[in-house]
Amino acid sequence: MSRQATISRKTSETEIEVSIDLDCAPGSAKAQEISVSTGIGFLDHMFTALAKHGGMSLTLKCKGDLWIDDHHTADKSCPHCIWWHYLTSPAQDCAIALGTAFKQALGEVRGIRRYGTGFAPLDEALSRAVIDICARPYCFTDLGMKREKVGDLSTEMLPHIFYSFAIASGATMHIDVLRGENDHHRAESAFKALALAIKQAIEKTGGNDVPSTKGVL
Ligand SMILES: [Mn+2]
Repeated sequence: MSRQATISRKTSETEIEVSIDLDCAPGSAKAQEISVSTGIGFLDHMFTALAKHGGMSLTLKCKGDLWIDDHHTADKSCPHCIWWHYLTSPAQDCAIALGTAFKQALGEVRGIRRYGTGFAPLDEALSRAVIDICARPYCFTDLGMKREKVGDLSTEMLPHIFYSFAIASGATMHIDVLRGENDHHRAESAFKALALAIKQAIEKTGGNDVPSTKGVL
C-alpha cells in the first residue's frame, strides 16, 4: 500500500497544492523528490528540511496574498483581527494543507510505531520533538525565538505553523528548542527534530495492529 496523497486547498487568500509520499527515504524503492514554493523563502527552507529528514517526497506550491504584507503572512501590528490572519495567512494555510495531506497519506493508524522522538542539533542549537500519532491533536512548543523575523518569516508564526500541522494531522506534538544562539539555527533544528520524530512514528512495524489498548485510533 502506497502512502501518498494529493490535495488542494483554495481560499480567497491562498491557493495551495500539496503532494506527499511518506515512503521515499534514501534506500527505499522510490526516489525522494522535494519541491517547495510557498512564496516565503525561509518557510520553503523549513518545509524542505522537514520532508528531507522525514524521508518524504513533497511538492508544495502556494500562491498567496504576500503583496498585502508578510502577515497575511505574519505581522502582529496588523490592525485586523490577528487570529483571522493567522488562520488565513499563507504560512498557516500551508501548514494546514501539509497536515491534511500527511493524515490522508497515512490513512488508518495501523501497523506503524505511532510514537516518535527526534533530537536534532544545528551547530550550537539543539531541539527535541516528540510526536504521538493518535487522532488527539495537541501542540506544545517552546522555541524561545528572540528575533522578530528570520528571513521573511515572522518568528511568531513558527508556533502557529506547528500548531496548525498538529491540528490538521491529528497528532500530539511537543517541540522544545533546548538551546541555541542563532534563531535561524533554533528554528531549523526544531523542524529537523520534528522530521526525525515523524520518520520514526510512521515507520512500519511489519504488523497490522492498531497501536492502542483501545483497539482504535
Ligand atoms: Mn538553514
